[in-house]
Amino acid sequence: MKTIQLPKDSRLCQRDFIFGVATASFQIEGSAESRLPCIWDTFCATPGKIRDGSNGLVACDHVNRWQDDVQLIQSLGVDAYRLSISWPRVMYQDGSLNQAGVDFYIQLLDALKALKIKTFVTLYHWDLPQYIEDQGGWLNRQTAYLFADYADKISRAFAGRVDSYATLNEPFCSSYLGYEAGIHAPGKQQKAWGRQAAHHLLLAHGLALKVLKKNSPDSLNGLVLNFTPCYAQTEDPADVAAAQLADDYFNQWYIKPVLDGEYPQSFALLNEQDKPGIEPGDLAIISEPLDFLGVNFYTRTVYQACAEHGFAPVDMVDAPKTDIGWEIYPQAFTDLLVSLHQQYQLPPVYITENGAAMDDKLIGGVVNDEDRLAYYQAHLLALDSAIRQGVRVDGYFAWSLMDNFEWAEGYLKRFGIVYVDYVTQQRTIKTSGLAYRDFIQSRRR
Ligand code: IFM
Repeated sequence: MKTIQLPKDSRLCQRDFIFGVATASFQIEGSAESRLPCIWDTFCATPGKIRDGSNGLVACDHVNRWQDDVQLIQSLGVDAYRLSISWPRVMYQDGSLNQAGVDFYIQLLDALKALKIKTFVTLYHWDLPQYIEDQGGWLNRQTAYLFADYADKISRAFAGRVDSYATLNEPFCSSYLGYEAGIHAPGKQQKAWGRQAAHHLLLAHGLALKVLKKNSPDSLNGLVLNFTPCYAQTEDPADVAAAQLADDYFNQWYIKPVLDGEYPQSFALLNEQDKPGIEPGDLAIISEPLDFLGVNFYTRTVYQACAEHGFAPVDMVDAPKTDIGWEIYPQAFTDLLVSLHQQYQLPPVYITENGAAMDDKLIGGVVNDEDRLAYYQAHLLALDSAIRQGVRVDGYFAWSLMDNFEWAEGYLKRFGIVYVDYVTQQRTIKTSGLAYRDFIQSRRR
């Protein structure tokens, strides 16, 4: 199979449905010398944290190759490009803007606009300036206010150039992986820290969203959350309860305060010392209405009851998996969207990330990634099914435009629909990328 095929009457085949590709600053930019250090520079420099010992100093060298990359994006025929702004590239420690960094993004945004490619900008995709981490990072309430100030200054500098702003990408990862599990930067490991960081991130989101709505009222302003739906291993009520608890902890924790103005009920189950400090009025700030919700989906997790932790993940040994070990289970994509729709008053949804790491090989100038193509085919059908069940979804972004720095996995895992040779920096559109391009183009006939 070399093509993506959807029923002709699918919403995804309509021309006003937005198809795009996504990246993030630290994962592709490189040129670390022209910005301040961030927590991921420090984490990468700590032995044992990144699987291949690599870092983001060069990455895909995008800061130097951005013009070629814009041409590459154009050649895919996409409607939109989702990128993130590196906070340490555009701001100095004294809170003033770094004009050279700002100008880098302005020329990029202008080039995209000239090609009629919509710009979906995320303000925080995990690269916290190190000086802020040195003052406590997301454990310090003040960081939320620094973020709102950054959102204010950068949205004024970008005036009129951005079609959509997302405040944060995946606050679950920044808080849980970074401050509770310790497997992402800054590598801190304590339950109370994870909960506190999550609250401050959500507060930062709410404060910044209000600013964005004021400074950029014509943009779609919202938030990007990742969801890993939780399934019970059996119908045993203990397993069902375990999956529900896990869902609260990993998924609902981030959406419910934003859409309903309250944490999930299982908040009450936290030990007193793990409960985050919450000030009066915080939840009203956090639940500032969204113009859109970005949903990132990759996989599901299956849980069983566990006396010690309440829930324990089950390794689905025989299930099909991607190269990063994540189960391929497209039905969870449909289930997720339908259940969010049933549970919440959703704003319009954009799928801001979906994709797969595969063990790609560049042979004779070709990357025949039919496994990734099959993943996209199955997930677009799953999305179509959710839309037919009443979920309003207005766009879809493939993660990622190109192979890049995959966080704790370094450069070992490739998520791109474009292959990157990290020695020559040559880009090669994979079979999945060609199929994505052809599908997008087929809608225009
Ligand atoms: O590469 C990441 C991205 O930065 C955030 N969402 C998940 C992707 C794959 O792990």
